[in-house]
Amino acid sequence: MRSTTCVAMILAGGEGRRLNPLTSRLAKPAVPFGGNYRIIDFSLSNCRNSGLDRIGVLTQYMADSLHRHIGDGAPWLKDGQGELDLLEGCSDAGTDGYCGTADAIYRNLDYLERHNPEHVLILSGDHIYQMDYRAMLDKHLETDADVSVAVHRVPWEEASRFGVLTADESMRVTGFAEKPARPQSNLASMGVYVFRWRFLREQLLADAANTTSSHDFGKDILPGLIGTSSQILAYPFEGYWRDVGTVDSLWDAHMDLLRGRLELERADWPLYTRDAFPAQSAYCHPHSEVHESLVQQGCAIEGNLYRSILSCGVRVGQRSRVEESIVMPNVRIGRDAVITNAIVGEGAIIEDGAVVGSDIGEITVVAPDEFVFARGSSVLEVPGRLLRGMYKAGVTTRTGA
Ligand code: ADQ
Ligand code: ADP
Repeated sequence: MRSTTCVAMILAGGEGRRLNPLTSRLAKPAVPFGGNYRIIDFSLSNCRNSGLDRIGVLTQYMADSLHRHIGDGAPWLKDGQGELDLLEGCSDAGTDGYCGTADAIYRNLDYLERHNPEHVLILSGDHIYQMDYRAMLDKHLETDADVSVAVHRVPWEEASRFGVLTADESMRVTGFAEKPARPQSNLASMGVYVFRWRFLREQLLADAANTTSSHDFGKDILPGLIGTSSQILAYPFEGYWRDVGTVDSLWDAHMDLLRGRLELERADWPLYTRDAFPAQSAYCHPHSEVHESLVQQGCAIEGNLYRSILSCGVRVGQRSRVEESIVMPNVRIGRDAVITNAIVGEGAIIEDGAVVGSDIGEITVVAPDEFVFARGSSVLEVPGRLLRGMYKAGVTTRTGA
């Protein structure tokens, strides 16, 4: 990497409504991933592995869950050198809280002023990818861009979930539409931007004074730069990348892990996390069957697993069957239960004989700390999402009391 100074700002305060109920008590970036990790570990580890050691994490929604995980930031600072700061906005967006991603950065202009870097790298805390930001910074410097936007080709049918770009042969961005109903391209913005700091500052000050703006990079800042004299470059990223903002994409990314499309324990690109669990072995009973599954430490398995990921401290009772499912930390599954195509939230309890999910239709989500009974059958409705194929008569949530 050429010599420059760069501060990374990780946007980690979005509500993650589409991941409900997994985000009922957790910020989306704090949602467990891959058994041992949390989603934000990817962006933080990318920073560390890219040699970035000035990092601000912008939190807002359910900030405590992230603050607990990140703490003093030690796992993501090489040899304890550098600075990882938690920059908390107010929780009630719309009043004093951050209202859009550009507003969130705008409110931390002082922080950036203090560091006075040449460039600012803006990231999301909810993406699964392993990216060397140095290569992007190099390209940004080489092309003398005002802003570089990392882009990734996505399946056409998914393009309307993203900011979609068009670019000419030299990768100059010629169009930008945020979540268009009819996308003109399948080149998606990854929500990873490198800005020349002085340029970013100008844009944010102008945007803050604009009363019609929603103060968002994707909705306002980037579309507003199209057709101006600013140099906006697209930086294609070819590696694995997924925005795990929906239940389906979170489930898909875990299945990618099992299929070997995504590797977490890479010697050349370690994934750092905070060890929340004391090191313990996993126990598999001689009669249990474990196929194409990942079982983390502290699990005790007496039942059968097929293409599933079990996080730390999960128990699966005799004759239970867990298939194509993701089970988050400290879940207790009794005997003779059947769990198919599901994501089971942290700390949930699945009673003996309960049936969760089915092999047809959508991914079923069990909320964190939810208690799933065995009796009867019903359909559970959670905000914005009808969970079909969830057979249970009663759902109670264990509260702290
Ligand atoms: P979305 O992911 O839909 O699209 P958004 O919900 O604004 O964008 O969230 C971006 C990131 O910022 C998330 O990590 C979120 O947690 C965080 N965030 C949101 N509001 C915040 C706030 N007020 N304070 C702190 N953090 C906040 C964006 C781009 C698209 C692009 C996709 C790629 O707008 O153009 O294609 O990311 O996933
Ligand atoms: P699926 O059938 O599981 O949905 P797709 O191949 O359609 O998988 O890809 C879905 C998303 O996952 C795309 O955005 C794609 O970029 C990403 N993806 C899948 N596999 C890979 C891979 N091996 N490398 C990089 N990205 C991948």
